[in-house]
Amino acid sequence: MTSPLVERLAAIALSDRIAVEDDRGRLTFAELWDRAHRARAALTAGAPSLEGRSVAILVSPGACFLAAFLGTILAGGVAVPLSPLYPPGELAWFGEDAQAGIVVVSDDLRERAAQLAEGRRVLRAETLCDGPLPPGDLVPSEGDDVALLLYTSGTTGKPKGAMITHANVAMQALLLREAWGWREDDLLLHALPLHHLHGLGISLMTSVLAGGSTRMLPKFDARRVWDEFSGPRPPSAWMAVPTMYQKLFEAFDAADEATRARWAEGAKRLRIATSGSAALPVTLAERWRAVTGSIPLERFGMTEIGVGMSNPLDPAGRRAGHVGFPLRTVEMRIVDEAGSELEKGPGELWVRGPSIFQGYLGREEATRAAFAPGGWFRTGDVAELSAEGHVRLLGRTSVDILKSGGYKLSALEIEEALRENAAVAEVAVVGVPDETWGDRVVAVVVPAPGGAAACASEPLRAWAKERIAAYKVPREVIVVEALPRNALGKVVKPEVVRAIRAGELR
Ligand code: MCA
Ligand code: AMP
Repeated sequence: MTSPLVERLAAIALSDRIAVEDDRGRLTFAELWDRAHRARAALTAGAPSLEGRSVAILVSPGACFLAAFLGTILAGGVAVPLSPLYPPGELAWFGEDAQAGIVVVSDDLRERAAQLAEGRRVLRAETLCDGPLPPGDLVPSEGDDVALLLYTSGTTGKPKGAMITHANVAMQALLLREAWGWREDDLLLHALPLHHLHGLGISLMTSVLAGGSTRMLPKFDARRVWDEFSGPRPPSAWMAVPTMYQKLFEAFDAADEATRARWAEGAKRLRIATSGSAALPVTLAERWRAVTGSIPLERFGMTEIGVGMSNPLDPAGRRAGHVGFPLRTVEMRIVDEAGSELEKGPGELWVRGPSIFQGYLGREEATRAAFAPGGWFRTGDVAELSAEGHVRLLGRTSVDILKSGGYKLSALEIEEALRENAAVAEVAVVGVPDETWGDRVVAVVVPAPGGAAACASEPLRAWAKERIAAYKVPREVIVVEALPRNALGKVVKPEVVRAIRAGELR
């Protein structure tokens, strides 16, 4: 099967509508297509295709990122978007794990990429599209070729690279175009990180592949977002994680009355505002209703599956605290611990269908474990059905998976990183329920002899920030003499969380 992703891109390529705009300028679809081909030429450097080789993309949000991403796809490569928030050592680890031979980097991130660049061909994002068009025709890609490698944290230490195919990207975008009625005259305001599926697949590619326009902000900034809603060329669509809604309301509450009225008028004009990546608290949904007239459209997704369930586009059918119904091609079941189907749950949510990923790069064991017989993907989420068939999520099957501000974090990965500090004898990382972050990441540490000072919050956080992305660094560190353990010596994390919430540990 030829790639439905490339076919779809080619079908919209001649349009002179605006495809993408950022703080530097705008590109039409025709200009974007032209740039993506020039990027393809630079990436392949005279070869017909990249033949499935990985390209690490460390580029700040904007049109340059999109051209590099599409150029990689057209070149037959695998795009590996990396976060500007990763410290140098972590970037190098991702480059190694993804076996990326090429790095595209924007000037502002060059220094950070020094370690990642070692031994790799480095291309400057700003000039990637300045060269000639490629001499040869496009080498066709297949639907099951991998287009994208996205790293996601699991219950094992290091993140795993989820292989997402051309067909997956195209299908996920098509399903959302249908479900959310995406149109060519939509303008999406985009402020999500691009190294995860929410920002890249669910938002950016849904908008691009629908032939709509996307305005990419350099980063999320609550005041700027409100100003954009109420600006001279207002967006029709907005997608966010719950923490962004929380931060939007913090800015709203801090603004004067006239500003609030202007912002609210702008937000009311949005055709669609979605929330996902973590549970949207009902109070936040209701605050959005008070300002705009309807609750955000909440949907459930995962790196490995794209969006699985969505509330309906019609606000009257949305239900706060629920994630809606499976999309057209998504099959779901709720199962008990033995894998037997339950009528309503609660139980683990399993899904299957054409938007589900191909597996984890180089981790056959983890891939096998992720699927149950029959091709069912085990989400690790606990769900139940309401009487009307609305899916409701109740939490995760593992205490070691946390969601902070929409980022999935592995407690074990953070613990491993902290244990490399000689001052740390034992550590347990837990997620404590938090209004802003969903899970607030807290490290409870037993210092090694003489290590107490280095285990205090500030020095330990500063040490960790040099090694792991800032959003993985525990927001709080609590020093204790011993961790609560069960008879088998395993740390009892629910007890740690309870004690923190009860104020018994500080
Ligand atoms: C920033 N900080 C965080 C987080 N983000 N700490 C914990 N968790 C976070 N998520 C820290 C910074 O390191 C800094 O710490 C301080 O908070 C303020 O940083 P700032 O840059 O001002 O924060 P922000 O820009 O307001 O960031 C909040 C954010 C961001 C915009 C909500 O976290 C974000 O973009 N989250 C989106 C994550 C996402 O896209 N997930 C999708 C996964 P310090 O003060 O110590 O320096 S894909 C997925 O889940 C599936 C597919 C799905 O369904 O969508
Ligand atoms: P990630 O691995 O970063 O793609 O995160 C996927 C996880 O985010 C899912 O397995 C859920 O735990 C969580 N998630 C996504 N959307 C929602 C939602 N609307 N409500 C609750 N949890 C969600």
